[in-house]
Amino acid sequence: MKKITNKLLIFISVFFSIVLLSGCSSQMAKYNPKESVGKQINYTITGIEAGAGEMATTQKAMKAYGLDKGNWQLQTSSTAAMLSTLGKSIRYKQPIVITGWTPHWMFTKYKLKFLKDPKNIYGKTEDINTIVRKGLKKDKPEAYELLNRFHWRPEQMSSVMLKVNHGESPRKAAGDWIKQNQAQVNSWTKGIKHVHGQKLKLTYVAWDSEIASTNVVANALRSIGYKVTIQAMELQPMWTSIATKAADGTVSAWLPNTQGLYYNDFKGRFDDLGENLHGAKVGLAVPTYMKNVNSISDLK
Ligand code: PBE
Repeated sequence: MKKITNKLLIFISVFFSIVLLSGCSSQMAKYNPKESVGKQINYTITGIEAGAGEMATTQKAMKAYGLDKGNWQLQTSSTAAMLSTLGKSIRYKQPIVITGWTPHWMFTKYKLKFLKDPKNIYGKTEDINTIVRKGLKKDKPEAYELLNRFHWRPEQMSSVMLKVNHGESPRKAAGDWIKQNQAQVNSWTKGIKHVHGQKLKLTYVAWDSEIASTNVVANALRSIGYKVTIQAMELQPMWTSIATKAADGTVSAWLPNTQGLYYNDFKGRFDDLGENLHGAKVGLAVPTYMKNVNSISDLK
């Protein structure tokens, strides 16, 4: 008897979940070019982690374009949640505005467009810089030199990211990329003395772009004898780890706009080795089927 009641209960709850869930998804309508976009998405921008540089820039943009005075809000969540919501919206051709960036596979997998930013709040292009702790040059000149030379292009970063997105381990994807780009990697390591198992710690945030770059540079450092650990954390602790010398360096600093706040806060407490990648971009983005939304000003 008890068994039967249990089964019945499970059946009833599954049945109602299905009814409720399908009810929800049919409630969210397709993008309607004739109606105000704000109304259609409940005046909500789908954001990412609270501490991300892009979230701060987006708050600034909302002020600059007067969206804060309307009822617009920036929803904090996580990159994974944002990407999953984006995927669902695109499947049903529903409207959505996200905090987007490239290099990232979201722009390869989906047809997205950045909204024009006539007030130039997000900046035209971003660089990703290498930042190291004070004193690294003196203590570990070999690591400093390699980190200083590390440089690659957006499409190279994308190729590693794509492999990881397809399920390869980051360390293997980075190793394979190095094998296929040996000449470039040699130019980072050439003439640097081998160190025999010295320890080195890099910090990063677990965004796909940073997973790719950190693993590539860590493998290159291993090839000259470093025992490298890489540690993922949130953005604020990442900058703090360099400033307090708890970590040796990071290759994850999106500048001058995106993480400009952190850069200024910690100024004088790190060495900036300049860009390791040029031509990144950050901004609000929408699926291309949102025909009448082309500029941030169109959200008003
Ligand atoms: N991002 C991706 C990061 C840097 C890499 C744009 C989300 C940010 O700080 O906002």
